[in-house]
Amino acid sequence: MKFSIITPCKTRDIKKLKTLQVSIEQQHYLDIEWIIAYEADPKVPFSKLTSESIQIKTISIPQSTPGSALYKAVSLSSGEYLVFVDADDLLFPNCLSQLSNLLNSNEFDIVDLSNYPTYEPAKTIFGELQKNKYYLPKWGGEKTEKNDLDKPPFSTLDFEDSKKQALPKFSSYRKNKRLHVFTEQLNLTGKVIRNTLFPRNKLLYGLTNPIFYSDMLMVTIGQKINTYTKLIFPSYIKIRHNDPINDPSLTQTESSQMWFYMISNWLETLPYLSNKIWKTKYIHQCVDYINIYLCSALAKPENMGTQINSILDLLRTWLSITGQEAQETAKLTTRWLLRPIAKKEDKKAIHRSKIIKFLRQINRLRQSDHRSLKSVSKLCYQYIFTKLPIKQNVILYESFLGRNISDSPKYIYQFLKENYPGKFKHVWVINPEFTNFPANNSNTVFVKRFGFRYMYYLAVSKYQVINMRQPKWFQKRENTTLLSTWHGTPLKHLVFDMDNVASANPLYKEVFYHQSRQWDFLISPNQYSSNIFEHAFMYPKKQMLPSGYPRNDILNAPNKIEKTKKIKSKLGIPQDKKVILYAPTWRDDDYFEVGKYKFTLKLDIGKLRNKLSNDFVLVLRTHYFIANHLDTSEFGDFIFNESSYDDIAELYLISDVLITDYSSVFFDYAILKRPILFYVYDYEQYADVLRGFYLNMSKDLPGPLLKTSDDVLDALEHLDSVQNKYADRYHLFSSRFNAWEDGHATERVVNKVFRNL
Ligand code: C2G
Repeated sequence: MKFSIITPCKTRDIKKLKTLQVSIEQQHYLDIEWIIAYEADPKVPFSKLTSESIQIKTISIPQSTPGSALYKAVSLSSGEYLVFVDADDLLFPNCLSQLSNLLNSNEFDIVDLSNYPTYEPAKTIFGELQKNKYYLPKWGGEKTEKNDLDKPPFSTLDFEDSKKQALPKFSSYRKNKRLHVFTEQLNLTGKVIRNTLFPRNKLLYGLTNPIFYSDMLMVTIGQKINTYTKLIFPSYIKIRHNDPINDPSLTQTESSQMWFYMISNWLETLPYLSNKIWKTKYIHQCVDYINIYLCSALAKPENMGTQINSILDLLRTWLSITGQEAQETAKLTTRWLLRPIAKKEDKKAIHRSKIIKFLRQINRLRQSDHRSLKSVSKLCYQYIFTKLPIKQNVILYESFLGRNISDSPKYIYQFLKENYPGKFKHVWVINPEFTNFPANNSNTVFVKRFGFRYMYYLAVSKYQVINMRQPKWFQKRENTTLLSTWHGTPLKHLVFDMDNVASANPLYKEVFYHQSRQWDFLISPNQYSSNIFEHAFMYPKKQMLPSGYPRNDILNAPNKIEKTKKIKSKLGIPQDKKVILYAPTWRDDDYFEVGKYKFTLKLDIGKLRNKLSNDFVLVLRTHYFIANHLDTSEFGDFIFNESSYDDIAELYLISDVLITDYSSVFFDYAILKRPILFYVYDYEQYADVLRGFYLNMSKDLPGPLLKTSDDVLDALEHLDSVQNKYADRYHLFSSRFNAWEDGHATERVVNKVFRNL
């Protein structure tokens, strides 16, 4: 037997084994056994996996550590090579056949499978692999390693051809060169190791560290091997966890103790390093890690949990053993910091680590160009402004990250100004490009986002009213009130209900969790949203305001007709023309770089113009995430591109029909009871692959789902019959989603949040 696949598995990962099993069975090379070292929780029964094509062994060791379970699995293996695959990862279908080809003609002791790191859920990736054989779509993976991912291993080639192309591209390292890639080599995951090299050592068998670090095994093996190679093409799919709150990886779980175990692991590993070069390199690397850790953690001792003393004790032992060598190899700053620790001068150590942190910030500042102002103002925020007293009458507002004065914050602002004149100082956060200042802006200050005045008011304002999220580094101060208005009834899955997040920051879920803990209140537009916010944001219902959206009060205002006329003339739209509003949302998988999304107009505007321009104009409104500006000049006066118009609610008011897709705009628009068409040309892709929906689009929506421009045109030409057909559904929809929208949401919110007025 050529390969023994070894998989360590925790109770919570059992479900993931099924997907891995299919991935293993799908290999083109099947002379294998699969050994699962199950670190058993006696309370959870483990039903053994069976397979017709491969041999599966499961070892279940109650109360074991991951290390000893894994070691036991190795001792039972009979393959010539051991392939280490984690329970939540996958292999490319051709991985083992490639390996076999390689090892038949070359003498390698270790082969490192190249990682394809991704935040996509295993299931999605696996589905794609089955569909496309060897090709993974570009959106998978980590965007920083985009270049590698742009080269799928064998996109269009058939297997025989690809084999010829791939094999010469293996790179191999001999002993010395191998040390350059040392850290990577200490990890066991994704390694293929000659079985005879694996230590059969009783001491190792008892590996006690509850978080498994493979350093000890790998240095033992590493010193014995002659040839090491790393595959150039990705063949191991590493599924990353981006939800440490609900589905943490091993290292994420034990975060407060992680450093304790890490340092003790390094300590235990030292006796196994007989080779001098390896030892020096290893110590150097560990000291570097300790330096990074101490600089960030000691400056905030609370982050180290209750472990601080035991970590420091352990560190002292560690230093007393490695001291001399560590001092020789470590960098200047490291020594400066480690010395007081070794001498038990904790206060001095904390003080020094703060200085290092500060110097690092200054250094970052020196290196950054275009953001330097932000860095300086942020330092002022952290070290000066947050130390000033809170100003009781200051309210800071931000809508769509400063893009405009709009959404619920705008209506809360207007209400407070009208009803409590002179009582507050209102501070609006705006982007540098913003020019559209409201006419009546007494008692109002406009501050540029990330500028000095912004930082000042962010720190001293008693109230903050924000419709997206506050900055990550925002420090909520005692006795201040943060009101999150959010910005839409959810249709697409949000945060913790999303399987994974491909295009956003991988720390999205964790960061979101911590940010939303700072919200004192969250506005909810309807009962349906309250239920969703509870699980999607993990936000407590008792802190939600069941008020409806302040931004929608305007849609029930008594002077709607007058307002409509005014807005139309402001935009230059003829009063006698009816208005079609086209307001699509953004797509997670279509972007230039992280955070900058593209949009391509799929609606055939020319066709619409030819048929409808006598009676209608079209107002185009792209989502605020869209970074490209569409050129619509060819459609003349039929189209009004109002993508940067401040307030979409005013566009709702002037329009006679809405075309949208998966945007939450239709929930609000339905308050007007006017027809809504859903132009969903990419429905299958959007629903399956991307995020998933909370509603059943084909049953719950108050209008037709249309896939082509012709369908849209047809519906626009027969709006009356569309409305008749969807009347019942529309009625149900309104009572489900707009029951709280009576034109008085703002008042309810203000009375609750600013109750001391
Ligand atoms: N919006 C807009 N113009 C568009 C689309 C949206 O002005 N073409 C505004 C609307 O106020 C809308 C809000 O942005 O309600 C949110 O937009 P969505 O398209 O729903 O998408 P997203 O920003 O992902 O928010 O719970 C709601 C979700 O968070 C969705």
